[in-house]
Amino acid sequence: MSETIFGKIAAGEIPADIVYQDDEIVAFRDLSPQAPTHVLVIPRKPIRTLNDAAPEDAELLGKLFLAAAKVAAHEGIAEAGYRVVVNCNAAAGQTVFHLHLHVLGGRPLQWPPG
Ligand code: DGP
Repeated sequence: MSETIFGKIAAGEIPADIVYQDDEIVAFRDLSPQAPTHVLVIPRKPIRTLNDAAPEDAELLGKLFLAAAKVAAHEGIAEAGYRVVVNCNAAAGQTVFHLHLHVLGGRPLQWPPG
């Protein structure tokens, strides 16, 4: 469970600014925020990338999105609007190989992204 930095955060082995957690999910502020609100939502289960999610993870994936919406509401960005991003593998810029949703908001966000 602790093979990446996010696994260690989920296990409580290293600190993070946690904004939400339950028995399956942890959400914490990104160390290098790209927007006024930048929260990472991760499963406690160590899935490396979205490509590695299996059919039995379908309910967990749904819960991750529901947690992202909960975080956005709690952060006060739900009505104005926010973005949920999953970077998958190198070309998308994934650097931590523990599946995570980026929840970004608090400023206008460009579309399409770079
Ligand atoms: P990605 O590029 O999609 O793999 O995003 C990884 C994000 O994780 C990146 O925005 C920076 C963030 N990050 C990396 N190491 C740490 C850490 O130790 N703590 C926290 N809170 N965020 C981290």
